[in-house]
Amino acid sequence: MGDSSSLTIAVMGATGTGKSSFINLASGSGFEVGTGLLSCTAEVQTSRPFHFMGREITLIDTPGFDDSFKSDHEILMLIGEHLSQSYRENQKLSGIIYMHRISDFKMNGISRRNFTMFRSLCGESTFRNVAIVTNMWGEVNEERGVARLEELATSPVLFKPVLDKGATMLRHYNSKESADAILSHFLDNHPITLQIQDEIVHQNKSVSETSAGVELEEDKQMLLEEEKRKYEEHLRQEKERLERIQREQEEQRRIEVETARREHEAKLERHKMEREEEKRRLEEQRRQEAERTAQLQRRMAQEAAARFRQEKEEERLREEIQRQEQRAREEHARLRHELERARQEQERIQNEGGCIIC
Ligand SMILES: Nc1nc2c(ncn2[C@@H]2O[C@H](COP(=O)(O)OP(=O)(O)O)[C@@H](O)[C@H]2O)c(=O)[nH]1
Ligand SMILES: [Mg+2]
Repeated sequence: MGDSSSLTIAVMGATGTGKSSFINLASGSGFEVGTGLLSCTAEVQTSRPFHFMGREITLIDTPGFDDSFKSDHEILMLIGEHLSQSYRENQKLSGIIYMHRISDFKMNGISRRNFTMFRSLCGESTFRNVAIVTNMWGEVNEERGVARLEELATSPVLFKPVLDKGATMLRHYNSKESADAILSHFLDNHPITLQIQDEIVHQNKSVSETSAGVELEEDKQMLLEEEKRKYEEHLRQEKERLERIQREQEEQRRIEVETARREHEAKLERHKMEREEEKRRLEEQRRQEAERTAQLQRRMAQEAAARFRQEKEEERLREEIQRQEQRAREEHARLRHELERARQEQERIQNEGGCIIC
């Protein structure tokens, strides 16, 4: 290994970006390709050397810094140890491929971390041997893909700093021809030493002490701080939410109490009005009753007066009758007396022999 006809190219990038698929296409290897949401076995694997345009090429497949089963530190240990070992065996890299899915509509935290780690592993001086390979073009509308590519290439927080230092952008269309076109790009490169290889092999640093290790630690700290910040933000929002709920509940309670108070007052007012109405009604009833009693008393007085007058009249009539009876009796007695006298006269006349009718 390490002779001028042989070429070693490392393929890096986040999990699921198509590293193993690319290597399988380019080298005819049979590395396991992801089929689900979880990543495959996270190992650094080397393709069998294959011949391409008169050169012998070896491709190194690396796991991403977002593995389902291994920590980022374990991944860095794997990559660092493999690269430093191959460097010791004089296997320098002629190319480094960084795979990126053009179908990703956003460069999320995972993509950013992978790219940051990639930069720290390589070191600025190797960027001329770097190719950023975009794939999965079939998954995105061409116009949108081109716009994304432009943004990736020109944004200072994305690929621009690496491109500015000599890296290239290539497209992969998931075909053998496309993979070959990418490989051919590296044929004239001079082998380089990655920063992590220099740090481990020449500077005797442990993997953790390398720029990538420090980056990872800082990243971890940043992640922790970010997590802490997010947690505190979450707590703050939760506190705000609870306070808001409490305020709303208090307001609700206040409204309920106020409504109940108003209803109670309205009820009291209603009762008061009903009582006053009842009082008015009773007073009216009493007044009418008194009026009726007065009328009755007046009528009774009138009737008593009438009765008195009638009794008086009756008494007068009775006395009148008695007087008339008395007069009638006297008249009767007088008439009887006169009749008696007349009879006696007649008898005397008869007795005397006379005739009164001659
Ligand atoms: N459409 C499309 N799918 C791809 C391409 N490359 C890989 N894949 C799919 O992406 C998934 C992850 O691929 P894999 O090679 O395991 O990614 P790795 O984790 O980076 O090694 C698999 O389902 C592949 O079939 C590509 O260029 N186009
Ligand atoms: Mg893979």
